[in-house]
Amino acid sequence: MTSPYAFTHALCRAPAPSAVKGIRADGGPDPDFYGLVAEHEAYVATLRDLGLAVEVLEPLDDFPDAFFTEDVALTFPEGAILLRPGAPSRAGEVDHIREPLAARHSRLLEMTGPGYADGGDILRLADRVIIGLSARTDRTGAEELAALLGQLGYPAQIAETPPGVLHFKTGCGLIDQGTILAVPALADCPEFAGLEVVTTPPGEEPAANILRIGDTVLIGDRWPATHALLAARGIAIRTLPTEQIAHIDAGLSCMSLRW
Ligand code: CIR
Repeated sequence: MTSPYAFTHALCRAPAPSAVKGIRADGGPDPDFYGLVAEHEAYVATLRDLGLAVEVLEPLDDFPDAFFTEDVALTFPEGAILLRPGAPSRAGEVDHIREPLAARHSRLLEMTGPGYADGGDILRLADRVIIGLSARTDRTGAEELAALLGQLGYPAQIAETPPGVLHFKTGCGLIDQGTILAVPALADCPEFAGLEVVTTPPGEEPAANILRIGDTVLIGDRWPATHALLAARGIAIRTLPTEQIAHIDAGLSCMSLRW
């Protein structure tokens, strides 16, 4: 078993002014650009404080959602995989991450299609990787991705993302190697069999997109009941502002590629 959160590196991208026009499912108001920048900067600073070597790529104004680098690739110590994001406006982001990843990974695999997969749908566990089917990740894409993961030595399973949840990891994240924090709709996910599933307290479903880095769990700062729940389990947490990125359906895992 290898640790799914013993990261040493992260690759981020600064938000461009166009980020305020990022995709959102509910058609809600734009986020504040300076608020997005502040949230991104706090996130990068926290990853650095936790010991990661973080590189921040230039903003891409032609791609409002490009600072969610998690969705365009998967990164592992053994290599990286370029994905095929399922939202048409995000497809071109892949061409802008190819060279940065080729420079940092000796092995670079790439999905060729015709299917799609977003990194937000991929949950790495200690012994396998779960690929969630969603509005962004289809079965054809998930099957191609599972084969590529196999080439890097990672077994993969395909799961269902509940309706109304953007990405699989919008609804869950790792507390530790044997424990998942999940929204109630994912509590009975068959692929979580054998793991302990802790559900988000009522009204705190957006807290589920936690990000464990080493011994610390990053979590949004607006979820006190979930903070208490993790603290009671002896988990070290760092709280981060996510109010502006939440306007465009994002959470903490979205803003980096990690390996
Ligand atoms: C999108 O809809 O693609 C962006 N506005 C949000 C992406 C969030 N990414 C993630 O959950 N991994």
